[in-house]
Amino acid sequence: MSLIATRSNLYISRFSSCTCTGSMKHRILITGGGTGGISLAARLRNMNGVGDVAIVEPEMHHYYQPLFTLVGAGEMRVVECRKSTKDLIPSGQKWYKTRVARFSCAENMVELENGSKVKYDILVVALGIRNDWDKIKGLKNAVGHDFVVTNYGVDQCEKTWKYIQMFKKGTAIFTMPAGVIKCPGAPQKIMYLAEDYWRRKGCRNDTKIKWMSGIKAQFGIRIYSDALTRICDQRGIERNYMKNLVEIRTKEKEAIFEVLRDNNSATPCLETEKFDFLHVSPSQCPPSVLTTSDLCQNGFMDVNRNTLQSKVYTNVFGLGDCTNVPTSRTGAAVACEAKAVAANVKAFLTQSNKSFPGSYDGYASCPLVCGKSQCILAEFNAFNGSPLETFPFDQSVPRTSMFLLKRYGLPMVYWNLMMKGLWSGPRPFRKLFTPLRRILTKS
Ligand code: FAD
Ligand code: UQ1
Repeated sequence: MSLIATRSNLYISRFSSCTCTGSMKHRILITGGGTGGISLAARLRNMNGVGDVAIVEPEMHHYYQPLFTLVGAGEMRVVECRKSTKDLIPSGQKWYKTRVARFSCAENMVELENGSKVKYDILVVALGIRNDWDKIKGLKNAVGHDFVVTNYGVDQCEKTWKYIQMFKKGTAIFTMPAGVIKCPGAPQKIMYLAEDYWRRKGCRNDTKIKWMSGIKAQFGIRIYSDALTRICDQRGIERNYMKNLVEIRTKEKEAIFEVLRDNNSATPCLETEKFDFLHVSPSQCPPSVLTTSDLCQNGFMDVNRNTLQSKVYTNVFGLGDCTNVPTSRTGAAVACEAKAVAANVKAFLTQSNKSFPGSYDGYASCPLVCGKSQCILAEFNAFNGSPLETFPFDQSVPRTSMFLLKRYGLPMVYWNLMMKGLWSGPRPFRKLFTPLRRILTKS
């Protein structure tokens, strides 16, 4: 992992004095002020000697997206998940309230939607992933109306709750797409919460619930997948795999699925399912400004999975959901990635020909809410698929304590630590609990 440039045409003014914000040149330019962008900006503010930092982010509000699941289940309102972006941008850092319109990395420059050009010494790309509404025929017009809902969207998740309450009987379908999505547990969390609600309201007996998934198992990590499979079977949820939603026919109340082969290619076979309630998890992809740039490979930003350095430009790093790091797209992963990127950006600016100190190890976590106040806290190494649990008990068992952590603890960690550059994941707690875990698992 060397700092030596792989592109000879690249000259970085590493030791130039820090530029002022008015000159539209910055030592470090962060594109995207979401989970990754803000947590990195805050870390850089906390470090000495990295120089000036600017952020490009168009949205006035920042949302803690993991709570959208609970908004969809009526536990809270969406406004309770948000803060003003201006309150999160670290003091002294320039905020460009617009979008990146073009990456011109060969010239160390990005063009903004307002026409201005901003130069940088180091660029960090943290643009996230967005819903690809057009991938499923009919979805764009259907979503948010007539019992077709999704938790994937600030302006959508409250409608999920509206229709969960209105639904009284019939077939309820919950889908999971074949490709990459944010928090791959979220599509089924809302299913368990809806099932729980309908049972408590007395309409469960008149309801058939179908899980229609584009992947092979209930979850990507074996122990959690087995636990969730048991939950589905206990609650009478029909499980279907390798079925990928491709079309919604609103008038006919039909959802069309392609049947996938083991290698994920589609068979010519299409299946039609009638529905009365449909929760869709749309396919997702990085914004087109990134996918059409030379930073991408197969639709995602091409980076080294440990250092997060671009494979194309040495002074560019990727962070969060938009990269091709083979991890689970979660805020939990982003917390660890941000620590690695901050260390490597600093090393890039201050050292020459030294190896990068920061390395992302594949940690990811997904609190799998599986009932009104029950949660399995999945924690794992996404690079090798093994569990990597923090607490000294079996986390594949649903627990109220883990639900309380999800509902109250993690939002506090997010706003008060992660957004201030002070949270790099639960590793210190895992280490602390290790002796206890050994004792408890022996007995
Ligand atoms: P984001 O936080 O999405 O930020 C990307 C930013 O880029 C946005 O602010 C956007 O406005 C900006 N942007 C986009 N285009 C441009 C442009 N052209 N120019 C400039 N800026 C641009 N994670 C967990 O850890 N646990 C969970 O339980 C969990 N549950 C989830 C449930 C749901 C329903 C959802 C939607 C997500 C969930 N997540 C969860 C995932 C988590 O929120 C994301 O993984 C995390 O926010 C990714 O951070 P990011 O910085 O990569 O992207
Ligand atoms: C986490 O670190 C994190 O970031 C703040 C999340 O929110 C985005 C999470 O959902 C989870 C589960 C973690 C992991 C933290 C602990 C305490 C296990």
